[in-house]
Order: sequence, then C-alpha cells, then structure tokens
Amino acid sequence: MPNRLDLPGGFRWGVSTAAYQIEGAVAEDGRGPSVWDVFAARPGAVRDGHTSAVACDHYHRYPEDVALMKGLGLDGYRFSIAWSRVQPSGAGPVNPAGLDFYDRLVDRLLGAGITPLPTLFHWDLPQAREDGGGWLNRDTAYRFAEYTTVVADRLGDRVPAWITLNEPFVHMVYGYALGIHAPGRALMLDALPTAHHQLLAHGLAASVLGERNLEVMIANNLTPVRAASSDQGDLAAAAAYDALHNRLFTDPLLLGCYPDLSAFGVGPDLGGSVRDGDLKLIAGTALDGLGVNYYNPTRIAAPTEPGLPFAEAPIEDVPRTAFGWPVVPEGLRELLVGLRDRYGTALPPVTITENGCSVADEVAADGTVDDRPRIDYLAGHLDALAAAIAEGVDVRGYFTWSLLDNFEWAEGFHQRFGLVHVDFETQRRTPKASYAWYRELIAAHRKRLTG
Ligand code: IFM
Repeated sequence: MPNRLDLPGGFRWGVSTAAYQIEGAVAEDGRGPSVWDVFAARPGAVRDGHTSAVACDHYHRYPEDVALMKGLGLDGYRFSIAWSRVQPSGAGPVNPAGLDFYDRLVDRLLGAGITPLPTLFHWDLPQAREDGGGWLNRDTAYRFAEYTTVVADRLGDRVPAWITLNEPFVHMVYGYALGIHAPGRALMLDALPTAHHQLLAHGLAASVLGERNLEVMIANNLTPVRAASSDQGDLAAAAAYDALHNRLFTDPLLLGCYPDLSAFGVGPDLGGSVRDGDLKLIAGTALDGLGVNYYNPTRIAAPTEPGLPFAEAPIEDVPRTAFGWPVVPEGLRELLVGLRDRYGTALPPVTITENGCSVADEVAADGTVDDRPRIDYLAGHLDALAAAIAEGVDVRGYFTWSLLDNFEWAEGFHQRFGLVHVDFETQRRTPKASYAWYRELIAAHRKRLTG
C-alpha cells in the first residue's frame, strides 16, 4: 500500500486560512463591514456571542504567523482576501490601505520562500453588496469581477495562481438556504440563484485572471455520497444529494452544463437565473486546477417526510472529531477516484485546498499541546491521498486546514482546527504536536525525493 511518503516529486505542501477567521482589525484602515460583522452582532447567531473583531489578530501579527509557516517548511500558503478591505462597499472606490496589507503579506511570504495562493471570496461579502441583494442579485457577479481586476492588477506580478471562490455550496446552503451563516437568509430552494450567480462570478473573474496569464482555481467542498442501502429509494436520494452538493458546482465548470435537479422540482434555468451565454462564460476559462476541500463522506437515505428528496443518515462506528464529524480517511480516496471516473480528461489537476479536524485542544501545564487525534486524522488522509494518486488521480498538493485555531463561523472560537494553538485572551501562539509532525513529514518527504 502506498503511503504519504510516496507522494510524487513536485507535490506542494501548504496550510489554509481565511480572512474573516483570522485577521481581526475589522474597523481598521478603512475596511468596510462585511455580512459576517453584521450577522455575528445578531443575538444568538454565533455561539456565546463570539465575533471576529480581533480573532487571531493576524492583521497585526502576520510576520509572526509567516515565521510559523516558514518553520513548517511550506511550499504554499492559501489565505483569503477580504473584499471589503479592498473595496469597502464592494464596488467603486478602492481603499489603498487595504490593498497595502495584502501587498505586505505577499512580500513577507515570498521572502520566506512560500508561494501565496489567495482566495478572492471566502464568504465575507461587503455588507453594502448584501444590502443590494447579495448573491441573489446577478449584479454581485459583475462587481466581483471588478474587485478581481483591482486585486490582480496589484498582486498579479507576484502571485501566480488564484482561487476565485471558497465552497460556494456551503455558502449557498448555510448562508442563504438555512440561515445558519451570514447573511442569515432561510430561503431553502429559493437560494438556488446564489449558486448560479457565484458560478457566474467565478467565470467573470476567471477571464480577468486568464487575460493576465494568471492561473485559475476554485475551492469546492466535495463529499463522496454513500446510499444508506441498495434500495431504489435510497439510491435515488443519494443521486439527488450528489447532484446538489457536488455536481451543481463542478459540472458547469468542467462540462458546461448543470446537473439534473428535477428531483428538487428545479429546472435547468435554476429558478430563472440562467441567461443565454452564462454557461459558456462559466466554463470559458478552463480551470488550471480544481481545489478540493474534504472533511467527511455523507450517507443519504430516502426522505421520510415531504420536502427535500433526501435525508441524511448517520455514519456509524467511526471516530468523530470534536465537532462530531465522522472521521473516514478512505472517503478522500473514494472522492478523488470518483472525480476522475466522472470527469475523465475534463478533470484538471487537483489540489487538496482544505482537510483537517477540530480537537478539544488544551495547553498542558508543561506548555505542550498533545493533539494526537489530529495527527492520526492527517496521517490517515494523506495515506488515502497517496492511494488515490497510485490509482492514477493527478493530485498536486495538500493544504491542511488550518494554520491557527480561529473563528469557526457559527461555532465562534469553540472548534479548534489549528496546527498552532491560539490563546484568544493573550494571542499567544503555541505550536501543537501536529505542527512538529507536519514539519517532519514535509522534511522526510523532501529527503526521500532528493535521496
Ligand atoms: O473553517 C471552515 C472553512 O472556512 C471552510 N471549510 C471548512 C472549515 C471547517 O469548518
């Protein structure tokens, strides 16, 4: 069986973060409010009323954080750019101080030998855009392209590859269908136009990047869908869920069409949002890489009540993270091989842009953080990744989620995903046992390649 040390030459090691989860400094240097500032201020929206006003204070402490990355020996760092730092109202005037921050960060990374991999949108829409309808409004896609132009013109001389969107599926479902995340809309299937408008935004931004000879990626949250049984009802429900979670955000990019959503009573125009030429535009600039965020598989059964055409079924007898998510490393191999089988030569090289787990980590009296469950999680998933590569899937890199403990959206600071522990009172960073493990793995892999 191949294992993590058998990963190929040129394989890129990284970590991922996102602006709203780490930066803090939400009212500094001209940043405009985002939907998350407004949502987190709503009583009951975020556990224990946590907000990201300070978070990891990365805005001020980024030199220390880049030094931590350098200590790991990383090839790349995936972070996100806060649109409302660059354009406080998400359109029109640019805020030079906001752009300067990312300029400094990029230079600091390059100085540490780390390639920056920015994500342009990781859920923190400028509130002014939300006031204009957010992702329900087609115009947001055009404003996103405008913002992309500003950022690419400033950083494109030093940043070779870009991720347009992070997890448009999660943003649509949590943000617009269920209202668990910002902007807190509970529209159920009426949220579907936000899928199309995000993909349109991707297509428009991709052509801006492509025109500048910059590489284009997207980071999709994907899950292998397992039917609860071989009964026809369970199989049909699993196919419906797969179409919604996986295919809705990947078929248009790779195949130029939407999957069949008739099980949801939805036609190919996605609630009237698709216009002539849109799909051509969405697939128009070929992806240079598909970013895959993988956490766990999903088990689906036929619905027991009217409403949606599927019901989620529990995955039994597996370990769970502190968040309660099932730990199934084999699901990563299954997902990657399934993508290759589904899309064949249309599938571009894959990078794992997120994978990791929350653990109830604490700093012990001797100052160490023993996060053995995280090491086991990462080791298992990297072995599964090596198995997928041995089966012929082209995977070029692995970015673990996350460098630092951070603001985990509606869970506030309760779920810790970092290789580095953050004390949110003092901002003290303590590398955990998994930090040393990841550093040694990267070094051992490099050593094996160079003999
Ligand atoms: O923290 C999130 C991240 O912002 C998007 N992907 C999943 C992570 C863990 O929930």
